[in-house]
This record gives sequence, C-alpha cells and structure tokens, in this order.
Amino acid sequence: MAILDILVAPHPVLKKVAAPIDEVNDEIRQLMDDMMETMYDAPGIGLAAPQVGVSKRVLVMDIGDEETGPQPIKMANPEIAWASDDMSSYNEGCLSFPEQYANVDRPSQVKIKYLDENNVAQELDADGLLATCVQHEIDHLDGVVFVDRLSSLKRNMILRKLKKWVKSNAA
Ligand code: GNR
Ligand code: NI
Repeated sequence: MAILDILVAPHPVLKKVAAPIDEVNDEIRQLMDDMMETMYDAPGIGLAAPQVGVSKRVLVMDIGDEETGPQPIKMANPEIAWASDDMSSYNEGCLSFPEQYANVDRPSQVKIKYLDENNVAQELDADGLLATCVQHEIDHLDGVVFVDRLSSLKRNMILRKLKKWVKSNAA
C-alpha cells in the first residue's frame, strides 16, 4: 500500500478524458488499494485515478460513518445507466480544490454499471450523498471538475481563491 500525491488544479491530467480498463488485474487492484489509502489519509469520501495522475477509468469511494462503519466501493469503467429527472443540490468539495466549496445540482438518484475489483460486472443504485459522490467521481474520469458545473462568476471566484491558497501553502 502507498499514499499517493493528489494533484491540485489547474493540472492538465485533471482535464483529460481517462482511458477505459481492459481488465481489472493485479496492477489495477494495487492502484485501487493505493487510492483507497490515499483517500482515507486525505481524508475524503471519494477519489478518482486522474487526481493521483493516472488517466484511467478507476475510482474509489467510502461514505461510511461512525454508525455504519466502513463502506469501501471500488469501480472500474463506471457508467451512469440511468439518472432521475429529480435534482438535488449538495455543497461539494474536491481534494484537487483544497478548502473550496460550492453548491452543485445533480440528479438525486442514479444507477451505475461498473466492474468491481474482481473484474465482475456490478450495478449500484445510489441516492443521497453516494449519488452525488459517484457523479462527482465519474466527472473526473471525463476531465470535468465540480467548478465546471458552476456559473463562470462562481468558477472564477473559486479559481482565484485557490490560486491564493496554493501561494500561501507553497512548500
Ligand atoms: O471528499 C470529498 N467530498 C465530497 C463532498 C461533496 C461532494 C463530493 C465530494 S468528493 C470529495 C473528494 C474528491 O475530490 N473526489 O473527487
Ligand atoms: Ni473531486
């Protein structure tokens, strides 16, 4: 296991469409495990491979809390098979936009088709925070970040604040 570096925007890998996985093999399972460890360390509730500089269609999530315990989910080649017309707004953050938050509208419920860590096809019905999180992660695989879903006014405000954050947190 290893903790990987998380890319901070703007970065070209965050803007790229990630490549599909042919088969979930040991190399991809290792990537999933390292991403899970990196996500828990951050901490965050989701992480997409492009955020650690790997342009592949892999993501991990865990929206478990103290009551539920851990609920790790690992996906390769996730696709939105269905989305509700009903929309929800969540105050979203992103590990590639440290300390920046904004309300984003997305479908309230989605059905996701994906390959699990054993290369077996699975479906997930998600609502609430899990639906928001999985859509945020799939966006990363398409080179889309949450600020792309805001008005240009709000997006530019966050990009300006992020620039200041990066400056004052320079190593
Ligand atoms: O940790 C995260 N929290 C979060 C909160 C609301 C909506 C989406 C997210 S995902 C984010 C981690 C991240 O950047 N994943 O790509
Ligand atoms: Ni993110």
